[in-house]
Amino acid sequence: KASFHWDDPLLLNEQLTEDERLVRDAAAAYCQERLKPRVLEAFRHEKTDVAIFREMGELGLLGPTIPAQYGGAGLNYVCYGLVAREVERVDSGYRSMMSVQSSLVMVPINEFGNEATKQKYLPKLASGEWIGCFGLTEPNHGSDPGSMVTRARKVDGGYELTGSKMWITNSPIADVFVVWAKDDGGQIRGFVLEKGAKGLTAPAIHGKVGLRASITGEIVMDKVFCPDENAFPEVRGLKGPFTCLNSARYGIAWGALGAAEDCWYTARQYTMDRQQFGKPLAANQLVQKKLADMQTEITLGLQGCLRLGRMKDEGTAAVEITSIMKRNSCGKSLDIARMARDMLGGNGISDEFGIARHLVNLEVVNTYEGTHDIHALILGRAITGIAAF
Ligand code: TGC
Ligand code: FAD
Repeated sequence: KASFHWDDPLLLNEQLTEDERLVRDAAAAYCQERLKPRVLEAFRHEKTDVAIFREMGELGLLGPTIPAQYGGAGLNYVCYGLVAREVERVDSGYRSMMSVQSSLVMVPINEFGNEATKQKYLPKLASGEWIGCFGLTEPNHGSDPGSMVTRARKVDGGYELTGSKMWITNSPIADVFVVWAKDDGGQIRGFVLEKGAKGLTAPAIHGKVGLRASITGEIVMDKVFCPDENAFPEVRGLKGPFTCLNSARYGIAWGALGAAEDCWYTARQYTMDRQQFGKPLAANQLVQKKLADMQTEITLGLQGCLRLGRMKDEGTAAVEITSIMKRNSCGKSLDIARMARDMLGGNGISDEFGIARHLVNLEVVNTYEGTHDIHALILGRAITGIAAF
């Protein structure tokens, strides 16, 4: 009789190659040994430790899919997903730091930058020596980035950028800013700016209740000069930023389930250890049903993520599949975190158990990179042919 593995019912582990397992295990060891001991303080005090970028860089976790010639690890998308899952098992904020650098800064430079731009920025971003951020959202244009008002006016030898971006991960500590703006013809283009450029500031946004280990800020641009060579030469329109989002949203799909797994394992252990009415909480049918519901959603979700990763690696993944997986993982993980929070009773409220932290983090993850409902509308358009945005 085949044996049942409660923590891996569909034997995902066996569907990975030896190399993929090695990458996952190296990431897991770093996350558990080096990140986990720091997260409580970081979250409590809104502290983003820039040393983490260098540590991740040393391990090859920044830009894992970027070719080795530019300092990346040249890994496949399945490996990228497995890394995101391990990082977010500790904290969504740490995964945010990693995925913005990898998918939203290194991917566009690699896909759209000229050779000199790639050589100048990618190796230092891969090592974590430089930190990057990605500016698409504006104060008045979030779900609808096509209506952005940031402008790039053509001037001698380059462009002058004016406008502001809001809710930008890493911006207050960033050295490299990938910013999207409309040119004189009204077309969206991508620009690479550097810290210290005249007219460029990135004030921090404080008081976030979630994702507190990851710093967030604005990008304010007052006639910031961007030389011609730092404007992406070919790509025009939303295809530019959305290409980066396809990669980042895919990483989030894996990552959110990593956070859910941490909530599930914690709730399982807690309810087996804690006694009420003379027996473990886990001896109650209601509790076991909740654990089974968590297991089912995590198992199905991870299998879907692996399938999407394989399709991305084969080049057969339509972008809508990423909407299915990002939306499903975030929504289900949020439900799981809420359920686990309840199962820990009063202790679920304490930050020392980690569940409430995952819960408030996942509220953010469910919102950024396309909200839960915006992904439903992307899918609704694909199903009906009618855009209902
Ligand atoms: P739409 O007409 O759908 O498309 C305009 C052009 O873009 C192309 N396109 C894509 N290309 C590549 N990949 C995709 N996924 C694409 N989706 C669309 C499309 O083919 C078209 O090209 P062309 O050549 O015909 O012009 O544009 P729309 O304005 O109707 O879009 C609506 C909608 C809702 C789909 C879109 O705007 C959307 O996805 N909104 C959500 C915004 C969002 O996700 N923002 C994320 C900001 S970054 C962030 O949150 C980082 S958090 C990071 C962290 O800390 O981890
Ligand atoms: P809105 O677009 O105003 O949406 C508000 C609500 O209305 C949502 O529930 C939404 O689903 C709903 N809604 C909107 N339009 C419709 C519609 N047509 N039909 C039905 N419902 C609709 N952005 C970046 O560019 N770079 C970053 O690095 C980045 N990092 C972030 C980090 C954090 C901590 C946060 C909170 C956000 C970050 N974002 C970033 C921004 C994020 O992508 C946006 O918050 C998100 O896209 C939603 O935009 P909004 O906040 O303007 O909400």
